[in-house]
Amino acid sequence: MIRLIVSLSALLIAVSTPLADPAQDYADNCQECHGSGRLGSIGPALIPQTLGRMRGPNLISVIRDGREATQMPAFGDLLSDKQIDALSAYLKQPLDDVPPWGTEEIMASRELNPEYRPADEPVWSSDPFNITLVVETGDHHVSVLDGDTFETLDRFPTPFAVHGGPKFSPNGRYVFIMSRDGWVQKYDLYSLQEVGRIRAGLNSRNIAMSHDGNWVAVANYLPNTLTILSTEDLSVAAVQEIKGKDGTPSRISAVYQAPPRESFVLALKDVPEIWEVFYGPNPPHYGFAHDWRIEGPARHTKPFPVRKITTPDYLDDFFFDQSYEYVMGASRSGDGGQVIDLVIGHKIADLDLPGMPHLGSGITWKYGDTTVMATPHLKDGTVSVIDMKTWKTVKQIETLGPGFFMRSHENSPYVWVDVFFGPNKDVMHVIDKGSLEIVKTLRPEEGATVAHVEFTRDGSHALVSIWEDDGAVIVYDADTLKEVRRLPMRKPSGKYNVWNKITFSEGTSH
Ligand code: DHE
Repeated sequence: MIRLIVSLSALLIAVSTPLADPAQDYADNCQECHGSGRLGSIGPALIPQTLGRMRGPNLISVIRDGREATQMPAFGDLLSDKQIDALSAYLKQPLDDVPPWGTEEIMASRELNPEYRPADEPVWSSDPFNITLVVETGDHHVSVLDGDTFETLDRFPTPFAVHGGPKFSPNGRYVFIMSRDGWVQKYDLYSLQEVGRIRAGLNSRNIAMSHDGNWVAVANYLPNTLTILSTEDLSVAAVQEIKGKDGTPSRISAVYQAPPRESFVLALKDVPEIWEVFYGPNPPHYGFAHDWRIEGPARHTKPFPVRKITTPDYLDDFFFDQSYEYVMGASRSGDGGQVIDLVIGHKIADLDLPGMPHLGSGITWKYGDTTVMATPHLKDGTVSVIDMKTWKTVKQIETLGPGFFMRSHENSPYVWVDVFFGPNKDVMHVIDKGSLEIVKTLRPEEGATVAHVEFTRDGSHALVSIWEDDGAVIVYDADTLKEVRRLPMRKPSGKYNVWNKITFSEGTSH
């Protein structure tokens, strides 16, 4: 009887409280900043692909309390708990329909900076090849540092949530930066001004710059496309739908440039295939079966011949040898890997790579009479070192937890690797390249996430992020391993030195 009364009163309360209408609540409260269709505007897109990557407080508390140090206000006084719950559930639903995002829509999104004036020469007197960028994810900015004095030359706003390494033009003057919402921003380091930006996809993965500096390829998750932009004016050269040979639509795991092959190489995430998109004047004639052309709009009638290679397993993450003939791929199950020879288009070896290696941040160095490649694992505290002649594991180095990023430099005897996850996220290991032993474990700030390293052009200094809101970039002497400077920054993530990037230093990811 008592249970019946309780149930009846619950029913009465439910009937007397108006039903939450999240679509209407979105239109009334969120759309102005987050765009119609939840696709983003001055605020980020509110779709599962973007929300899934956001760290920090959960969605309900962000809607209720707002987000500190951003323009996101609190809605706790305007919306009831029930409305906020329903709104949060609504935002986590995939879009019913992905709107078309082809050449026309992409071009319509392009914003060229009317105030941009290209300088004839740099407006600063630093070494142009030692300029180092720091991506500050705390408030979505990039700091431009002089790599000798560590003075900040500029600090400019980026699109929301930059991911992956920014890509420099071959002479180091321009940099292209991508956000998870698919924006590609072009910035002129000589003039210290943004040139413009364009939304190449609705949710994107990473970008690659062709070695001749003419094209930027954008790997998209949403829609399932590859966009190729002209670096000159950010206009669209081609948009190609990504479908496997059997017609299955697919996201792109990542795209990279392969300079000696004059191609972009991409792996499909939902189909076991690698694609090679040739941008050079003379694509090789391998007689491959699946070769066709992406025709760009009238302004760029250039064709981009495409070659498709079926692989024995999916490639979620991959890495090239220095000749760009071999692709090392990590398997989706996280318990192994494969080597694909791009010339013959076949797997030639298996890799012993358990623990989900993060090949995207792998690096190489000379080791005895061979070259080794090393990669941290995302699922266990190990760094795998692989001989690139035999493809055998030389050593698995035990670390204090799973790491994300590795870096070294031709002039340094050491490799630096972070511990990104777990109770030891505040340490950075330094490994000797010869003995493959950890020679020092740095703990610069107890309890803070310490991650990602970049070297100066000459390898004399290593820059390490204290990856926190009130964070810093710590400059270490790369030989003595002593701290020499601490530069306050807002949640600094990746750091990128012009010289190391444009020369494809073996100590850095490409
Ligand atoms: Fe990244 C690079 C994939 C999560 C920060 N990350 C890359 C690259 C790939 C990749 C393929 C190389 C692209 C390039 O630079 O052109 N990242 C993935 C994932 O699959 C993963 C695990 C899940 C996801 O899809 O989000 C992932 N990455 C993260 C993060 O959570 C990080 C730590 C914070 C963030 O910004 O989202 C993060 N990834 C980075 C950074 C780089 C990167 C800073 C560039 C490193 C470099 O030195 O070049």
